[in-house]
Amino acid sequence: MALQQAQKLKDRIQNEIVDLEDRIRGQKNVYSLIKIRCSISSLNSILTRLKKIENILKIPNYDIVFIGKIGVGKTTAICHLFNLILGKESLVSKNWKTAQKVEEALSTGSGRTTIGEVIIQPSKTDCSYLAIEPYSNDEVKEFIIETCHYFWHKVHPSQSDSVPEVPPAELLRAIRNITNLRESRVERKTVDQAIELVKDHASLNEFVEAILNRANLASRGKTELKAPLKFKTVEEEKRWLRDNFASLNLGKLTDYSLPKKILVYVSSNLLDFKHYPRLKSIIDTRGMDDARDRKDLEEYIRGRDNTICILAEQFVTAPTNVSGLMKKYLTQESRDIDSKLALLVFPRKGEAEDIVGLDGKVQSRAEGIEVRSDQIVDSFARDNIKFIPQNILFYDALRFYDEEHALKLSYSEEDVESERRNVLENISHLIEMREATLSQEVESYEIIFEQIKAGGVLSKEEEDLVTDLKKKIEQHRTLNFLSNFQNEYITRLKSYHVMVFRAINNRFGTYELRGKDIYHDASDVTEMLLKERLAKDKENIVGAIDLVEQHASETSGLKPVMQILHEQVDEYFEDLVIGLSKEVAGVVEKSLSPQCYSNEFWAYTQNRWGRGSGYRDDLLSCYKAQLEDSNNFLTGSVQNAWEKEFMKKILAFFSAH
Ligand SMILES: Nc1nc2c(ncn2[C@@H]2O[C@H](COP(=O)(O)OP(=O)(O)OP(=O)(O)O)[C@@H](O)[C@H]2O)c(=O)[nH]1
Ligand SMILES: [Mg+2]
Repeated sequence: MALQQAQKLKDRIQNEIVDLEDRIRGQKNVYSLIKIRCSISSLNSILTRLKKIENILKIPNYDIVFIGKIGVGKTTAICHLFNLILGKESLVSKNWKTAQKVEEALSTGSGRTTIGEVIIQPSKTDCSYLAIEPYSNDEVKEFIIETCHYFWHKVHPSQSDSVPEVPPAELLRAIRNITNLRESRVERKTVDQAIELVKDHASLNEFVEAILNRANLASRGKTELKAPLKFKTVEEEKRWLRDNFASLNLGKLTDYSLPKKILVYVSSNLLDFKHYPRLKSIIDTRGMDDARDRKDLEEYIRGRDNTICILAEQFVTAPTNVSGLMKKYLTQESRDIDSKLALLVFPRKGEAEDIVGLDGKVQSRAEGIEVRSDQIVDSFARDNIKFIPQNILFYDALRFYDEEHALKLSYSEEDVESERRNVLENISHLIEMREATLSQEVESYEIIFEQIKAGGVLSKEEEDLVTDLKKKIEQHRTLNFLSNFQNEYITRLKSYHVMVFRAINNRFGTYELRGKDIYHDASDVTEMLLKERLAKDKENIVGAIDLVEQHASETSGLKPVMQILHEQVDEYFEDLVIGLSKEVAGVVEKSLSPQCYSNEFWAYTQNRWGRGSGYRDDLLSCYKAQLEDSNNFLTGSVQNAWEKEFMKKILAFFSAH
């Protein structure tokens, strides 16, 4: 319906534009025609927006992407929501009754469990199976070296000038399995084979060599994992999935390398996607180490229209851990992101009941959730985050289970089912709401279109208002922008642990295994910098436009035109900032190219390791020198882009195209 409505409106607008253009043809210099010119511009803006709306409304199904800090409970929530759980008979000793213990089909734990991104999608056969997208051998090799430094330092602390960071547990665990360097208990003492092996080698290089041989990366080329026989029961299929997922996640299978992504192809016996027609896949992203943005998250949140992003956070901390991401993406200028983003809060046992409201401790769980929800909305408002308050959801996957994960006696399967259905309905409701909002937007454009069409001529006062507005906007042509990108960027690079920084340099700027990408950092730093420094000029322009809108008459059609112009300025601003940030990232990449050893810069940064103290500072000054161009580029191009991509486009609004 909305789609047809949008298409019809587009046709009508196109015809109107042709008519209006005919009316002003050959009269370019007549100033009083400014109203028609602005109307044409507004209609063109609406047309572009309608095309975008059409594209979103045509999206048949969505990827549901779970994003959140390590260990918040993403995998647990996914498994319970989509019924990827197994029941195990077990004896509960208290009342000597057998009770079903539940267990998630995908590995969960107390944080640092899921090794990489997990994508759950329909199986292409009638059986469930698994596949991995592994890291490249070079990438794994780099991490093995990083791990070797860590082991070596434990035995020879005096030999290195910096303390290696403990590698992330989920990766370290997998590398221990891949290289068969496990910890075992011998006579009540833990024996770490990695440490034993360090002691057997005379130098770090020899140790690294030995570990790489043990990993035998060349023989780990398999990517698909299927069960040898057809499953007899659904439980058997789930068990196979649980065990083999766990093995891949732990790096325990000899023919498989370290997974960057684990692809879980579920048969309709386990999860029938036909019951979820708007769902294409479920994505469990790798837990966030810190509040820093990552390239993969940017792609899901801003890069694609066909994702619903569920930012997961625990009840007590919400929204602290995800508010950094929200601040970056849910700006007041952003469009179509708020409608695809929800906050899923996990109240664990008793947390919601324990909250303090206006009259002291709340009376019930529902009241606690309401109080927390209000607090979250307030914090978004404080941070100027454009968030839809209705998009806060609450879910405690283990609410009805006891410590042993057995269903509590006072609850039934129906309680579990109704809770999960409720959340799932709310998630699919997000898609409906997104489409409903767009449909309302189409309707509002219909009204605006009619107003513009019916609008009479401008009064003398209105003409003056528009002339003044143009002048006011023109005053913002020159920015006096001096870039401090170089320093900000160096500060960002400085925040990396020295061992990670070493690996980043060895990988010419990106270290996927640890989710690091200095080129993405460059765009992130630039984006923050530009938003902060240019916001004021943009706000002044928007303020001046709003003022004209307020003073315009109800009948002339100037009001809706100003409304559209305001939207346009926001959009141009967002595009300008994002575009420039990407350009700067490109310039940084170019300044550091070619990304290979023949480049003196990389040869130096890679060889500098192990040659005396001051490694990081030395490298950072090399970066600083190399980034001179990027800094100058930004200083030079901001003014240029501001004029071309922003001012010129705004001013073009007042003249015929
Ligand atoms: N009570 C309660 N505990 C939960 C809930 N969700 C998760 N947990 C517990 O929190 C821990 C972490 O859960 P996971 O699902 O493994 O967390 P994750 O976000 O997938 O973690 P990573 O994969 O390491 O990023 C586990 O011990 C879960 O049992 C919940 O809704 N309620
Ligand atoms: Mg997980």
